[in-house]
Amino acid sequence: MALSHDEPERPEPTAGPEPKGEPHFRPYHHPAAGWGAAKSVSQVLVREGALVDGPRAIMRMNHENTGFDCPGCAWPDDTKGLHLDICENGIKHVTWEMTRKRVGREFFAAHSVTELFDWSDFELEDQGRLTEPMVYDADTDHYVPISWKDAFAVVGRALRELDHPNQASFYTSGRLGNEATFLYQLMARELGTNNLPDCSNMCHEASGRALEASLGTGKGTVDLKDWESADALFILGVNAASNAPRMLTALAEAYHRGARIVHVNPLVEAAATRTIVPHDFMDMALFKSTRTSTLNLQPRIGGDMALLRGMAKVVLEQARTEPKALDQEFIDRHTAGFEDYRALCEATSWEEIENQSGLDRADILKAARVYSDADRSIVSWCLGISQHEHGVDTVREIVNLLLLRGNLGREGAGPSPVRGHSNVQGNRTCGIDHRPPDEFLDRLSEVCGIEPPREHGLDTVGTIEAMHRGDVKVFVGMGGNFAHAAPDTPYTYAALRSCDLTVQVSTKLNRSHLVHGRQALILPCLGRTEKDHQRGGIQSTSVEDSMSMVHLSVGMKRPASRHLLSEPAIIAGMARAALPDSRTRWEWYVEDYDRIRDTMAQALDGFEDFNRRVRLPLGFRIKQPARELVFLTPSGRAEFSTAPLPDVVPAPGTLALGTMRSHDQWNTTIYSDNDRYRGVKNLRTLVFMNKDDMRERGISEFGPVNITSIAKDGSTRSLDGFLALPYDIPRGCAAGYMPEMNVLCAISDYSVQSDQPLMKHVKVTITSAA
Ligand SMILES: Nc1nc2c(c(=O)[nH]1)N[C@H]1C(S)=C(S)[C@@H](COP(=O)(O)OP(=O)(O)OC[C@H]3O[C@@H](n4cnc5c(=O)[nH]c(N)nc54)[C@H](O)[C@@H]3O)O[C@H]1N2
Ligand SMILES: Nc1nc2c(c(=O)[nH]1)N[C@H]1C(S)=C(S)[C@@H](COP(=O)(O)OP(=O)(O)OC[C@H]3O[C@@H](n4cnc5c(=O)[nH]c(N)nc54)[C@H](O)[C@@H]3O)O[C@H]1N2
Ligand SMILES: [Mo]
Repeated sequence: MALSHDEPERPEPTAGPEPKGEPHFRPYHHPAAGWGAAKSVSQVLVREGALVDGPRAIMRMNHENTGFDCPGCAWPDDTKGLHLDICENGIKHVTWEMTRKRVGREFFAAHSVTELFDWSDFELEDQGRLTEPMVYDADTDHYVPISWKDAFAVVGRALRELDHPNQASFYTSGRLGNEATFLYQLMARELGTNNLPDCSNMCHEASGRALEASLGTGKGTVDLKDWESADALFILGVNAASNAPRMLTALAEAYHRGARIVHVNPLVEAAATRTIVPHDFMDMALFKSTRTSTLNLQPRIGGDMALLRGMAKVVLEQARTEPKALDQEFIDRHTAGFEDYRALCEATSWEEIENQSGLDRADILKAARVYSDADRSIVSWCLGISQHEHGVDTVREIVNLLLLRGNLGREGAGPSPVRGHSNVQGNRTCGIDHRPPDEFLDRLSEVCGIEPPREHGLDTVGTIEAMHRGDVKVFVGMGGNFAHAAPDTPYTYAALRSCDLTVQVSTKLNRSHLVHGRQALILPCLGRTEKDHQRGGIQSTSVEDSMSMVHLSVGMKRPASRHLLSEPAIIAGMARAALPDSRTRWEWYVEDYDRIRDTMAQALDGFEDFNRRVRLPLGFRIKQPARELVFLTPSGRAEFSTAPLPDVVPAPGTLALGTMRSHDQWNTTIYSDNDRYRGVKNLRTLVFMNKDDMRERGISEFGPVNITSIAKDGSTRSLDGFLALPYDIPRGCAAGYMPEMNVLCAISDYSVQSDQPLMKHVKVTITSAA
């Protein structure tokens, strides 16, 4: 294949993906990381032909302002200058971006869209990096090259021809840097729409809304230093060893210094047993595993809120004889609604708590004891908490529990959501919000001289519905893979296909390029590892991690192709074409990102003196008022919530199914069909079930099953050809992988509290298909 980029053609690496063998399952509790990790990394390095560049780049990852930020998860960088603050999955992620494989015009000439549609997600991304802009040619059913100028003209014309700017929707995946994010939302709002759906709508929307309601700011209050001084850590609904591996370092350190760690998860995941801290896995001399758990609790799916209520009930009961169990002074000075919450806990029976949590009172007591014995507690959580109907109530219950003992606004204590994509938190801070607050818009208007629309826009689910109705005609995907990340796959496909124009700004080929509108563009962009040359020299971008630290990321590698543009440049190109009379100096911004940062410093709260502070050794932390015990709530205090416990017990014959990630995938990007820590090889179309639920249904290990979901509106969706595996999971619960299982997630099944699709709680029946 001839390549349209500026590097000399190199032979393709000889080692391909591991040959796919027979499905294999051997559940074992293995220390996270270690030799398996080293093997898994080296396979990816060889496959992507990155044996030389890979290791060199890895040495520059997560280095103070001189390297690039790992484009993987949002776990914060080590504060003490750890030299290899990296992990197996971060390396895989970077290597995936740095592959030597390329998708050029010859590739698209050789394969029609209809043909490519039959390829697997792995095969699509495995073709390598996209190299030049492409436009869909309906006559031949092929993508053909288009110049950047013409591509922008296509976007500009389609946007200008709309009857109303709300007929366009602008999606963001959480990779986009802060500077590009600011320009992107500015473009949408200058056009006149708040239709800014993002991956957060499927991820941590519930966490943001709950923290906003309870504490007045939608973010966690703790940082890594707090993790280092907590006496107790509660880790709920996170598969840290796969999805936030650098958390293992914090957990191992905590365990060493005598902190107690409670894991709450229907599945006992790898991080909940023993671990080898991530940066040690390269150095096998240090091969030594550390315990990372005091207590493992396995609630039923959705049972966390009842567990938390039970723990609060224990603390309140204990306070009758030991007043110190409560921090009454904190409660009196800083909170509102305590008496109502106490009454609610008293009125909630143990029977209900045990039934709804799926846990014994004795186990809940153990967890509560760990909590009340600790002077400083942190509660951390991820999707196992947020992707539920009652995600907001559950996160608020986490805060309720923390407030009882004043675990807020002091060292070593507080709520700590673990975000997903590396800059998903920064996206929201910098304006990706379909429900922007008025104060934000007022300031944007004043600083940027635009009249932003005031009515709320569409989120992810809302956008899909609007496309179906014909109300949204132009879809722009700034990164991500909307077609496969969103729920209800066939419904989402039909929505995208009904658009007049779909535009995907991407680094690699994925399903969203093949499920497209009448007109379609693929606009390839620089990745985070690559040098971003603009008129003002090499540019850096900034990102915000899970703990509100903002720091710079500088690419170091030659771009995959000389035809790639940076994301800010692509946004500016689209904006200029769509807004010919714009007074915003789009090109001027792109010449030097310091100029974007200067505007952001004026427009965004917490970004004062941005250009200077972001260049400090570890960047800077965005002020979190709740951390200073300043609560921007109606009462000016931290607010207890008093939601009733939801009924999460599956109806007879049904199971609660959670969709999740394997160890070898990044959301919709699949690295292999293995899931090492769960003991699975060569299989993704599986469902983990309790062995008694399998026996009751006459299903054997590797037995074929039919999975049917039942939506709130009664409609059903089915998957065939999946195989069942017996797993240590509570009865009535089942689990399997996204995105294959998104077919089962009905578009109508989203939380009324957060508008998030119920990806961790799908009501299903599973029957033997043998
Ligand atoms: N390598 C890698 N890293 C990633 C990602 C990736 O795909 N690959 N994705 C990134 C993104 S965008 C995100 S949002 C995060 C996601 O990180 P996670 O939240 O760890 O993602 P999931 O794999 O969906 O796993 C959720 C966990 O919740 C548990 N769970 C399911 N239901 C419940 C429940 O009702 N209660 C409790 N307590 N637990 C439950 C599951 O058993 C599983 O361990 O990771 C980020 N990091
Ligand atoms: N059933 C179910 N569905 C889920 C979830 C679940 O737990 N269960 N989780 C949800 C969650 S938490 C999330 S965050 C979403 C994820 O949703 P998305 O963020 O939309 O999906 P990703 O798979 O992360 O996107 C991968 C694509 O991003 C592009 N890409 C990679 N790097 C860059 C870059 O630097 N710039 C640009 N422009 N593009 C790039 C590549 O082309 C790649 O194919 O999925 C959601 N969907
Ligand atoms: Mo996410």
